[in-house]
Amino acid sequence: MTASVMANVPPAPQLPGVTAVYSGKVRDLYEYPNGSLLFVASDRMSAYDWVLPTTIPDKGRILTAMTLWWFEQLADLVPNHLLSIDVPAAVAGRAMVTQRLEMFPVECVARGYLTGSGLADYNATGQVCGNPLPAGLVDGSRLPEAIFTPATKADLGDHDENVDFEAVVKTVGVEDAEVLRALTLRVYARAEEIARERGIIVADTKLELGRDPATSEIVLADEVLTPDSSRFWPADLWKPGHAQPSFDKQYVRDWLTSPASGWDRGSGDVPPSLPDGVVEQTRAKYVEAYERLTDLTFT
Ligand code: Q0Q
Repeated sequence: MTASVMANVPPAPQLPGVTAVYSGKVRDLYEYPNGSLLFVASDRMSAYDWVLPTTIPDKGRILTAMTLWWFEQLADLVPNHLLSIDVPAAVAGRAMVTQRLEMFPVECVARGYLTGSGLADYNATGQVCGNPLPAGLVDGSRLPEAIFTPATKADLGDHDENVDFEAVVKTVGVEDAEVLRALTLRVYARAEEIARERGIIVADTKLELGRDPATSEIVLADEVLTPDSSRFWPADLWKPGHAQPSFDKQYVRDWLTSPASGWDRGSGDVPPSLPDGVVEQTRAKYVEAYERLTDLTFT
């Protein structure tokens, strides 16, 4: 059963030469007349299953630059859907022209650490998505080895549902299921090592994979290994046994759950606007994550 969550997603803004086809919480998808797609990362931020009324300046540009950097780091492991970064001026720096793929109806999740729904499943069954785990693990524990923990693609506003490998086999067939698992774990292993060397723990990540209809190749899509598709933790604060601080979302979470916000998370009310200081600190964390990972300066 999927728990319904709040989703107050604004419609995708109109852009010249493309038609809006899908609006996610923080990203929008458009199509060109020739069938290629325009993948746009907004400056929207979500927290506690809400799209916040306050945007974070440059978030879309920072996370797009991060995805493009990861595509390069992963190019020897898996092809990606990028065609061009020649995009409409209104979304300059925060959009990609991409191939249209036949997307697999599977959220390809890899976990190197135990938290969130994985921890809940572990506490209930000792397993996560059919992966048996050792006893005694706690919130934030590093797993003996990374595991493939696929999920169904929930509708906007609902949570994905963790499923086991057999369910993926039933959905896409055993051959593709094996490739999705292998690719997801290989990409995660590479990324987790690169990030950890730079002081960021990528605790888990969700990849979107699709098939290129022209070549039948399996291709990496969507955004990749960003703080929106992955859990980023500051490595120097990692301490298993409680919820880990989020590298990018902690300032927002702390303010929203403080008396200063006046917000009651359980009320069903939309969260209040963020103070300028929280916005600035959050933007700085996205910049810091990008610059630590890439050794480049965000401009
Ligand atoms: C595709 N999405 C995700 C999404 C809301 C993206 C469809 N290259 C592709 C992609 C991509 N990326 C997709 N379909 C075909 N080819 C990705 C869930 C949702 C905004 C952006 N949906």
